[in-house]
Amino acid sequence: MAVVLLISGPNLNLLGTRQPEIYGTDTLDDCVADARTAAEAHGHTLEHVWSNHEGDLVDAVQSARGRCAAVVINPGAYTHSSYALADALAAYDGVKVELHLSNPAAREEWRRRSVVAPCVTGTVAGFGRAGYRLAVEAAVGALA
Ligand code: CA2
Repeated sequence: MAVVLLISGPNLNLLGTRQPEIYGTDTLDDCVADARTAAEAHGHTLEHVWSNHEGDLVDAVQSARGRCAAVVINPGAYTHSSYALADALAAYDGVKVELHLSNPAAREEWRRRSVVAPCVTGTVAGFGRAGYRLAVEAAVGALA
């Protein structure tokens, strides 16, 4: 049995309250529940960390080292700016899935670049709430 660490970045606690045309009407708790169900269906456990703060997200990635088999991370807007998070992910040896509710590549120019993308195993984007299940299944499938 492995531990999958799901990390949620800034403003994702507001899911379901605004911009439903982009992010849907489901809450972060709904998304986390789907991710947990998917992990448990494969006999694994899921931990979740949410923070608005970049350093907390770096701490969360570091906490996975030697402890979690996979990290699934929606870094929120830090996707586009955080070299600290990119470095933390590069230093983590397990499976890493970058996850987005929307498809940032189809949005504003500044969202089209992910600075963490070169440091992850793969990316799931654009599938809304279903992405949480898909990302966990991708992570579990990639475990050795
Ligand atoms: O599509 C995604 O999952 C994003 O990571 C979401 C981030 C955004 O900055 C990224 O470019 C793409 C934003 C999360 C904030 O979500 C809100 C939801 C409802 C109301 C306000 C913000």
